[in-house]
Amino acid sequence: MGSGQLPPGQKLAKGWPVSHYGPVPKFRPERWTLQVFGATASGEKYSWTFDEVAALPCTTIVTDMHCASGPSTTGHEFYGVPARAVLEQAPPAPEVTHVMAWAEYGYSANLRLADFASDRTLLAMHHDGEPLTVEHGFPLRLVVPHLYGYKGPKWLRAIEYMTADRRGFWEERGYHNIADPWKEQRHSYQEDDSA
Ligand SMILES: Nc1nc2c(c(=O)[nH]1)N[C@H]1C(S)=C(S)[C@@H](COP(=O)(O)O)O[C@H]1N2
Ligand SMILES: [Mo]
Repeated sequence: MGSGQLPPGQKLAKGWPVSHYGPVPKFRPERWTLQVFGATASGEKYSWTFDEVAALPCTTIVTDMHCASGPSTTGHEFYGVPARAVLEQAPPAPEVTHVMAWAEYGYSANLRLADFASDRTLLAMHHDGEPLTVEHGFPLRLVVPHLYGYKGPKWLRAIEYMTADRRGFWEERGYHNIADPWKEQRHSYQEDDSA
């Protein structure tokens, strides 16, 4: 990052192609909530409207994005709520080690708590000064700059606090559980005891 280098095995894509599995969901603001559930410190489940999410303290990050199938795109400016703010507003129980980020239609990605808590992990609402386009995750998507793209669900709807690891959508389908692009952690068969 900032070095202008891409992780090993990545190729620069033209523009910002859209890449995801399944249909693009329609945003229904009156029904939409972001939930935080699972092992919260209070035992309560949190549920926020989009306006409540947008009212949390926001920040801007600039990051490259790397799809595990090869293409990378660079210089994305995302604006939104730091994952840290979610952890402050809805504190996890001390036993929490992992989170599952849930999107529309059951897409999910598991993260180590430390990856979610990274100071650059963002619940993004805007890209390059405009609201996200629906294809890129409007109204809310997770961006985890230091991991491959599949760790960043578009159309994010919930964060589940977990006291043990559980594999998400692509992680169950042969993708690497950790997904560090600088270590080329693309496939689950590369996992060893460090993962
Ligand atoms: N809900 C959802 N989010 C998703 C995906 C998906 O299939 N469904 N694909 C992921 C993958 S593999 C990548 S590389 C990025 C691509 O994001 P982009 O199309 O905005 O570049 O979205 C991620 N988020
Ligand atoms: Mo991807």
